[in-house]
Amino acid sequence: MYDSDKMGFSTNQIHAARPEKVGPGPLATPIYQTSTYIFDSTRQGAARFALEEPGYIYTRLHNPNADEAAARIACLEGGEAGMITASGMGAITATLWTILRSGDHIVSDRTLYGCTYALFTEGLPRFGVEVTFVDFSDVEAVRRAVRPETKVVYCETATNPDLKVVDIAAIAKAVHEAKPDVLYMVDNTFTTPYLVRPLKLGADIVVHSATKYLNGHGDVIAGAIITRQELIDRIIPCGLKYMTGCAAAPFDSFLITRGLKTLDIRMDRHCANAMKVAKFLEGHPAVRHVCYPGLEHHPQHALAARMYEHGGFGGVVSFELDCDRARTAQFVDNLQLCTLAVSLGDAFTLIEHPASMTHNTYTVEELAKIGIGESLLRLSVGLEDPDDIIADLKAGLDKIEEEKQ
Ligand code: LCS
Repeated sequence: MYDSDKMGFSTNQIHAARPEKVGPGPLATPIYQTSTYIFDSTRQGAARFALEEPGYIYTRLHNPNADEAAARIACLEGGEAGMITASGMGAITATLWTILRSGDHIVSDRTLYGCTYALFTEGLPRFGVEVTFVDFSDVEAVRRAVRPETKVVYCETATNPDLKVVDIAAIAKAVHEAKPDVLYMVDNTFTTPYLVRPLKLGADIVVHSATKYLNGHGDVIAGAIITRQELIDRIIPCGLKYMTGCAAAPFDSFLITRGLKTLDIRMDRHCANAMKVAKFLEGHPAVRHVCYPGLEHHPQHALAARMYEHGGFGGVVSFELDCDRARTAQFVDNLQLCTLAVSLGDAFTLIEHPASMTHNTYTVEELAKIGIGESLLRLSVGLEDPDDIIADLKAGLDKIEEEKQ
């Protein structure tokens, strides 16, 4: 009997929650490319719908590939149970549509992925849910924002796009003291369970865009939710089954299970490459500012060094150029190896312009308030040779400096 508690992270990312072996058979779990499942009898079908008997019913609810990926991610996060969704936004909405009702309140960090921000400013208020935005680097301000009607406290472990690191243990303690039944929900996309495990630090729910590092190869859109069994047992029949219908496809779930096997190796390389790139950018005169928790001047460097596991600081580096928006765009357009595309956590190094792309759901004033300028670029450092990534960036940055002479 496999005991994941006795095994290390690397072993678990390959072995945890494998379906039971039935004699000789395929090593990789086959893709169950089916929408529905045959019942032996009407009695069995009714019993499964009534949740009196375990077993598959319909792929919108459960599928062997989705269940395997979910259970493995749950193990890596140190959570009781998990589920896979059709996207990261699906994970967030399926969770919130299950927990919230009109009149409820959320306390959220001010800096979020642009579509999460749109959900909180445009989507949820239409249904009577109010969101208060606070800077989560101020733990006391978060505590003060909690009200009797607060149901959820929400943040990203390291914020998209500027890598502010949130002290998850301190926030968990403060908000649970303020209101014990508040659900502290953390988007762990940027750090993955290899670097940070929010549930171990006191969070109640972890969500992911599995599109990113968990899958790791830029060919899937998916999400994940990891939390207590009791909550998953509410999210599947509500948030997933009829509120969003955002079930993950069997093939996508299979690809996530495949990607997870190399999560630690990829993350080590992403982190090492990102550190080299961040140090290079920090020393270049055409760069005004570098956001990377691994750098000593980063405001939460000491916190990250304490909170992050396995000695890395993540694979995303954001940096502000010392030039205007038009010249920033020209710099990006002239890059040869770094690819202009949104998303992150890919083998390819990807670069994007948050103000006009991932964060265009913020107004110009809101962007200024969270410090996202017109010359800020977000780089998801890939798995290429770091010297090649640096050479590509250097060519463009040197040109900006030459023009200033
Ligand atoms: N949470 C975070 C922190 C994200 O960065 C994203 C997507 C999501 C949730 C939503 O996940 P999805 O539905 O796309 O799987 N972030 C993107 C980004 O920064 N560029 O493109 C997508």
